[in-house]
Amino acid sequence: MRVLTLIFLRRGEEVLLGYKKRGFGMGQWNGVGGKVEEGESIEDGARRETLEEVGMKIGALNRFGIIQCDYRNVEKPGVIEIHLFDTHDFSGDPIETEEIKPAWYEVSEFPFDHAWPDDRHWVPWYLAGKKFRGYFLFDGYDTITEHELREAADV
Ligand code: 8OG
Repeated sequence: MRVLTLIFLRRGEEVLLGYKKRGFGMGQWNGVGGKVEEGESIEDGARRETLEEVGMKIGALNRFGIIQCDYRNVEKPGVIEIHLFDTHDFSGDPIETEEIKPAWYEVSEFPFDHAWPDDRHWVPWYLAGKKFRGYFLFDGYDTITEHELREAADV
């Protein structure tokens, strides 16, 4: 299964989101992250993507969830597994890159209308301090037809 990372950099009640200027998820806000490469640990993949996408070096990472997104009726159907992390351990400011325009959002103003549709389901669990596993069945990239979310201590 393809493994990806998604990282929320936190500054108090703010979260760093990136507006995706190109590629998969274009036109939406999301945490930073991307595909884990062969021979790379998941955490190292998270660190590399954060540096590539917004120019920031991060320290300790906290994994709070694992979700599987099962895309049907798309050009390349299949399941991806996304490991969800947050961190308060970084310094400096994000920079804009070719792929991402970064911005700090108040968590209470998370832009669900311009984000992946699964975020509405699990971001509130994250903000409530829960650890969880989830499964989302997509019809196209915009519609979720089934989902499951359960608390999981072992993520
Ligand atoms: O390398 P690339 O930019 O294509 O990685 C995609 C990023 O988008 C990666 O951080 C994982 C994230 N992502 C998906 N699908 C979904 C999804 O359905 N929901 C959310 N919230 N993030 C997703 O690839």
